[in-house]
Amino acid sequence: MPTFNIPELVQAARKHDKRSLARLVSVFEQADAVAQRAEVLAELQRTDNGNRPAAVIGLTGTPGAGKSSLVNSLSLALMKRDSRISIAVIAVDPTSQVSGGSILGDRTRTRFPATESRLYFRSQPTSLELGGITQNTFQAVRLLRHFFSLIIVETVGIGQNELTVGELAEQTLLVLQPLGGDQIQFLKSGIMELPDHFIVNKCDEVKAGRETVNKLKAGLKTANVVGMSRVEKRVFATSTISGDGITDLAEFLLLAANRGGGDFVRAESNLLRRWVAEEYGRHGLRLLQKLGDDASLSFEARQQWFSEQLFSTFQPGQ
Ligand SMILES: Nc1nc2c(ncn2[C@@H]2O[C@H](COP(=O)(O)OP(=O)(O)OP(=O)(O)O)[C@@H](O)[C@H]2O)c(=O)[nH]1
Ligand SMILES: [Mg+2]
Repeated sequence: MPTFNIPELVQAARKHDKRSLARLVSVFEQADAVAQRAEVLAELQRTDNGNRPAAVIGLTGTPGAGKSSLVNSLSLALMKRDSRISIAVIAVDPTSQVSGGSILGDRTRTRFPATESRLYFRSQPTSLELGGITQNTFQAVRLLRHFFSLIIVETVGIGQNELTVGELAEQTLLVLQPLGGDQIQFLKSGIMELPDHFIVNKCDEVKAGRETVNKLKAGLKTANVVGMSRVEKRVFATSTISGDGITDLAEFLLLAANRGGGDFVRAESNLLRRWVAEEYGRHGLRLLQKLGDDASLSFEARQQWFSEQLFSTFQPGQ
């Protein structure tokens, strides 16, 4: 990795300079750039302007449900509504590796004016075994939360495994499209518990849309569930074509952005657990549980600490 002037990059990134942001994100996406990450984090702390970190919202759902179209409509609505808002979108895109194309291309329908500095877009290839998000998604959020007021993470998924985006997001919204009669049954099969709120998109298909919304609301009432953020679940009905429901949802996101994000302690613990599972499997996870996890350390320090602990358990004579 070439050497950068990190204070300069951080300063430019605070002004949403896209090249500087991209360089910093790559420092966070590169597993071995440990020292540079530490330097960036220290610089962020040194130049902290007292702003709350970004609220992180997970937008997840089946392929083609309209997540990218929603990101597009919502970002435009939010920027119109609030001149101070700034938004980073991380799209975890399962097909970007295959197509090799830019996520800003035609396929995704996410189109922003290139000169809009309040908006930053990053696409990441997925790793399917981790259910949508990757360690890089955590790392990118860990950085970008210092520069924006709202982060939207778009991931594909619907099952329990795929809702891992909840591990780093303050709130997770599940995007559905109007369902047919028997498909509605599957709503009962456990997915209602995980997301904080639901979006039924494509409600320009009026009848099917209304039916899905009603069934979903009825199901939530019966199950009496609350989301990961422990608040009552809402059901938003939207259409990116007619624009219906976009203002409501944008308003909801604006409230979240104004509240801001919390600290990143829980997300970093989740990241550590993922890393341990990936590197050392079940044995590693058991050891981690036994040893505990010191939340006051940085993720990298915890990684190193864990590797040392693991190594010492393999010492001969023990
Ligand atoms: N009728 C209707 N079609 C929509 C709506 N929103 C999106 N679409 C269409 O649905 C298709 C998929 O939209 P995307 O926004 O790419 O969906 P996505 O969920 O991001 O898809 P992946 O990223 O591939 O999982 C496109 O053809 C859109 O034009 C809507 O509100 N109504
Ligand atoms: Mg998409």
